[in-house]
Amino acid sequence: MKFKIVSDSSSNIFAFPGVSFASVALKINTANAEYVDDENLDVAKMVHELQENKGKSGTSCPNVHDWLQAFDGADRVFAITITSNLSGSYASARQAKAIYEENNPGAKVYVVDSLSTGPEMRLIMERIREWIDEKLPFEQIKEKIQEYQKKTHLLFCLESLTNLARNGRVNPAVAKIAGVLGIRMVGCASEVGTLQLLHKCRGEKKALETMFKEMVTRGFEGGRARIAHCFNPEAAASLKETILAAFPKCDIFIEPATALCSFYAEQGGLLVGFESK
Ligand code: X90
Repeated sequence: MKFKIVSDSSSNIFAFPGVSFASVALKINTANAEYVDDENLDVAKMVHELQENKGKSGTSCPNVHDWLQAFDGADRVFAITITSNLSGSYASARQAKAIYEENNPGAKVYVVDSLSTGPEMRLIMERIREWIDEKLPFEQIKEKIQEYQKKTHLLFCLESLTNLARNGRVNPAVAKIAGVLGIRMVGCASEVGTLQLLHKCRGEKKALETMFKEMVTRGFEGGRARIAHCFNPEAAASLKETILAAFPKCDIFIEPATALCSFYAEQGGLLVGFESK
């Protein structure tokens, strides 16, 4: 059996050693440029150009063909997408599943709606990789994913909600408050995979404390945590330290956000995916 994990690029992952893996790119579009969220893109340059360029910008999800190409060659596929509530990526992947299974008799594709993005997708993918490694059957891994998703969460801290509001992913009135200098918006991926704002915090220090408190409120007891940031390694490191001070054995690491998460989280943005008991 050839197992494969495929994720859309909102997971911030282009290489996933130890298992057959492919990433399908989301895209960022402006009047002058198209940025493909893959390993060849200079994210710093993109973020810089977007800041200079105040014109219209948007994103697009992978199409059915992109997903089909990524499934190629495998007979057991786990495809994981950004929340179906904010993107068409899940719908494309589902269509690709139907076509792939029809064209490849015996092949099976399970499409996971992460109801989230970024580091929470990574947590799920890491577990899938472990279960494949343990040689668990496909159906059992499916069940385990569903159970595991009840115990994973995503919190974020954003300095600006401009791109989210402009593209209809949050209320423009709320985005205005976030635009006030020094204000950080702390929120979470809701149960149904939408953006839920929880706190307006004055200053980054306060925001990071609030994030950690929210982790604990959500049942974090030192399980795995994965942090992604958009050009804010200091805040990521500070959150990591806070977590380790309370839970010294926590399995935690930091990674830079790639294009899609960087576009929406914007300069300074922070995402943390974590497990609860
Ligand atoms: O299909 C597309 O064009 C992609 C649209 C994606 C829209 C939202 C991306 C959010 C990225 C921002 C903070 C985390 C929010 C979590 C919500 C579930 C990151």
